[in-house]
Amino acid sequence: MEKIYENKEQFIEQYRQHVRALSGKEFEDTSDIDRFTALANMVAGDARVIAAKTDERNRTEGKKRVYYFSIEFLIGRLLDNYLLNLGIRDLVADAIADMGGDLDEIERQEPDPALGNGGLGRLAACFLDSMAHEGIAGYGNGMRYRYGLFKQEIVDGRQVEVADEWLSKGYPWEVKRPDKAVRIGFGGHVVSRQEGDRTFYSVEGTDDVLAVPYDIPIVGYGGETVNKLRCWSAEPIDDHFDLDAFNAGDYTGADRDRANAEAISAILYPNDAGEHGRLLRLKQEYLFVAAGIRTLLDTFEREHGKAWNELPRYVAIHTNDTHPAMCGPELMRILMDEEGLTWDDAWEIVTNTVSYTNHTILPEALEKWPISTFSTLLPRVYQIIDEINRRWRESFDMSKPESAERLRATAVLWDGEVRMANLSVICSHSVNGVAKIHSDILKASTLKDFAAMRPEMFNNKTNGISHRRFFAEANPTYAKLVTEAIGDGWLDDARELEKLTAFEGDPAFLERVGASKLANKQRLADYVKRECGLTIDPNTVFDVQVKRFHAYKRQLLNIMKVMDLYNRRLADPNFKIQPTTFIFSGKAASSYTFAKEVIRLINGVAEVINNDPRVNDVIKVCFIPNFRVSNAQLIYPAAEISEQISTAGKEASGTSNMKLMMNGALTLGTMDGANIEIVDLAGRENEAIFGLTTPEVDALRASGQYFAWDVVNSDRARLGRIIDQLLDGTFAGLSGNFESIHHELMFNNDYDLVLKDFHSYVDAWESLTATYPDAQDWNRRALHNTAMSGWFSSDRTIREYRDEIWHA
Ligand code: B1N
Repeated sequence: MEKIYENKEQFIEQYRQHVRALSGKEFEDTSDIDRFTALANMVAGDARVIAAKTDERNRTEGKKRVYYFSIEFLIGRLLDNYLLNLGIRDLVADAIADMGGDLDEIERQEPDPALGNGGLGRLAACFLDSMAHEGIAGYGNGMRYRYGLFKQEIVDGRQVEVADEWLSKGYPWEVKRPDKAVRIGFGGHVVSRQEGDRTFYSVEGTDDVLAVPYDIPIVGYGGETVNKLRCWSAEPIDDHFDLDAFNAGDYTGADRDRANAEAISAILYPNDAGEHGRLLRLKQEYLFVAAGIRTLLDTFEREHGKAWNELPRYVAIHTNDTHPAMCGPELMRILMDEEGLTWDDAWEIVTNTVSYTNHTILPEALEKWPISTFSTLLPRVYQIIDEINRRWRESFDMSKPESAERLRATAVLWDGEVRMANLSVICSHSVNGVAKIHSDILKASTLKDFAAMRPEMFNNKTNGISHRRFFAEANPTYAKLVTEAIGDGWLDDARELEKLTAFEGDPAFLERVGASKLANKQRLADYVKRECGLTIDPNTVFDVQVKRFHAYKRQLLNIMKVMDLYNRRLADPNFKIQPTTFIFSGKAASSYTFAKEVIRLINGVAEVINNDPRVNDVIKVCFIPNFRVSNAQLIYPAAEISEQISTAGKEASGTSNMKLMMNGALTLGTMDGANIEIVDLAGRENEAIFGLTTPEVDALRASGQYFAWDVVNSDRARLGRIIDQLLDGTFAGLSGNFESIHHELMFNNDYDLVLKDFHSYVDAWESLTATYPDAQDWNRRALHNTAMSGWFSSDRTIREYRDEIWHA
């Protein structure tokens, strides 16, 4: 790796200059926020120098460019990550200590941009890191929301949402590029004009806004490649500021155009795998798609002229879920309306360029828009979709018996709606799921008709995680131990972690693995003390479930287990419980009442148990507010049990399961999503698997023979008691009983099979924790999980995308 700074002294001199230039003060007189801004500015400058070299290299080598379109990029803090990737983290930490500062404190000043909801957005960010590491010319294309995902506060046990003003102190990583702005038209009407035998279409009378890009450098590990993430913001076209209105005292009226335009990029919709349907969301989807497509075509044209048929050779457009589904139609529009290509030529180019990843089979998350809304907002794009749909229908041989059903299942326009998943599939040459079982379910059910017609386009790309961020950076004590044992090649190639298996029989090494875990637990305990005022004991088992709140993820099952342990201990003080701290963290969509009630239940149970001296020496419950990338990096390294307990068949992949495995937690989980691949890699004996499998869930549902009441009645003593406690005031102290949860279980017949899996789950937890006192064997299993987790590096995932989908 080329050194950016010869030595500490050189770094210090330059850093001092940056601090002076930005704050007008000497380093010693500045606050940590000034120090952060100066350091980030300086590193961003270094990154842009490498970015220019990367660009030059890509151009001369004629590299294929990959554009990753995603409506979310949950990038987290960048400073520490970039210091690590540039190979100067230790040098900078040392130098700043010499100057009398503290790098950790400086790093804590960085805003944690919440431009994503959960797994999908974080995956996109891990992919950027890995594309840069693999030397791919890969670009993120997304949205710059003024307000990221809401901040979560807990008041009387309830989630309260507060605006996330992540930009209020400035964001030194981004550079605004007004010269690259793109005009985006909404509404209007389609007009046609004849030229010879060809009809050309355009739209008149549109309401236009300006999409303005902000670029963030993406620094790859090794410092060879710096790519970029381009996020689009909406602004009014010219200054339509109305001076007369202003002078007449109508201040809001004077600025109406600005407010209307800026509304498009004001907020991130807080639904993770949930329903959508708002007009503003559709505007967001078109804005970042249209601006991104225009930009990539301009770049192509600069390098290759108007040789559009070469586009698939030099450009790959990847659509992360259906939110960028308009990539296909928008590219068609430009190639035909502006470049004069025929439908057939344009279609050939589009379908060889675009590819699509599906992230969920939950029916409520499959995006659909009313045709009336769509065609009014985007008349020409809609017209193209209508034609795509017409040609698709025409391709069916209706004399075949299966055709009618296939057409119904695969049509883009149906029942007055635009079905975005079907549009995505039809416009693509590749469709992938995000874990083996998920890809199989797509082929066998969700997209089975497409799979029957075009099996070759379906493939699997099991998700991955940035092992540099979520292991090297998040867990420095363990990472140091690993590097001492096997060298630091694993940073570059995570499969080298497998060399750690050689240490599974080394008691001294295992002891150090345990000591590192204890230090991480202490670090988290300090954070919890600071943030929640709660004391938790690092000598108890840290049992962790951190992810979005959703019924299918079954945080409810977890807290019911805690209620059960509590009840049994009160009934029998000799009932043995391995002392455990149950840690929960995660947000619920603001409109998702049931998920918010589960958060309230967890806090209600915590309030009772944590204050009951009869049990709080063996059980504590801790809800950490405002889960986000930055505190996730404190939580994963402290975990010993990884709760991955979704109803089988529902979690497409999960990625916290991988992060926790890598940090040495044992998985307590169902055979769902990537848990199955974790078990394949690390061995079932090193995890704790319970519950119904996907075929068993399907069979039970199909039988119509599941009755929640019967399950509860067969165990009045334990399950019956828990169900009663939802209503009888036991946990109502903070803010009341839990009628809607009771109703869901008993009167909605427990859709997510919480009651069905309850006993097998609690038994699995008890057996697993019973093995905890044998610290050496526990540490061995933890180390084994880390050793086998390298396959889950997103570097591996990205190489598969590169070789099998993008051919870059
Ligand atoms: O994507 C992750 C997976 O690991 C998770 O299993 C999956 O639940 C998650 C609409 C989504 N699926 N769908 C979404 C997010 C936001 C939105 O507006 C859908 N997120 C997932 C990464 O593959």
